[in-house]
Amino acid sequence: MNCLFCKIIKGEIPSSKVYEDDMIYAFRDINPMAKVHVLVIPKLHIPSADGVDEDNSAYIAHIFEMIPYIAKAEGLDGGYRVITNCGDDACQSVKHLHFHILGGEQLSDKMC
Ligand code: DGP
Repeated sequence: MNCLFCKIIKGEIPSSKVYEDDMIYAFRDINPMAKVHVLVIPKLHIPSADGVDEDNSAYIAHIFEMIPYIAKAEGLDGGYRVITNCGDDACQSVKHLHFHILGGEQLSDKMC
């Protein structure tokens, strides 16, 4: 499978790692949209939020268990935004489920 984020997980493409364990990987977005912009991905290839099911949802639960830990480590004491783009209408550009963590400054009150 020719998946950019699977290659990042395997270390075939370099990335700036923020956190890693046996289920998930977190790294800095190459094109940051805020002072802090981290991507959190499951090590299992799930194409998007639309591919979450009872067989793989433990990965998503674990991502959300670790997001507060990552946010604290990044100093996001004032809050942060968690976003996932799902499918073409949402402009999902990498077809491996990922959650954006954005913060480190006052974010726009517009969701889109
Ligand atoms: P989305 O548009 O929601 O599919 O977000 C994909 C994000 O992935 C986008 O913000 C840029 C980021 N990205 C794309 N290629 C790379 C890469 O090679 N390295 C890193 N660190 N981020 C990437």
